[in-house]
Amino acid sequence: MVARVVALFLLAVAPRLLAQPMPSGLRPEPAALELFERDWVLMNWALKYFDANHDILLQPDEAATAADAFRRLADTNHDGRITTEEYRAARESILKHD
Ligand SMILES: [Ca+2]
Ligand SMILES: [Ca+2]
Repeated sequence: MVARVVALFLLAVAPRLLAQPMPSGLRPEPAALELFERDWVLMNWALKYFDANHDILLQPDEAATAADAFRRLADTNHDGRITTEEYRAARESILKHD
């Protein structure tokens, strides 16, 4: 029950994080790390492909790279925004294939 509520919360909040405009400059993106900390499916996926130094932790720069990759994966209509549906579809695809 609690897990279901958390999952619904994640589905409601995570796309909003992704919808934020990209910050300019070289500053690591805090929202990127937050995205993966909130969703274990994305965290596992990010660690599998973007844990560049293999410490099984996602550093902010690794999270930013992973978030960019996730945006490209999820934004199927290329409008620069991830809708709830796009987020859910990308998450499902990751769950099935990874
Ligand atoms: Ca790492
Ligand atoms: Ca889109």
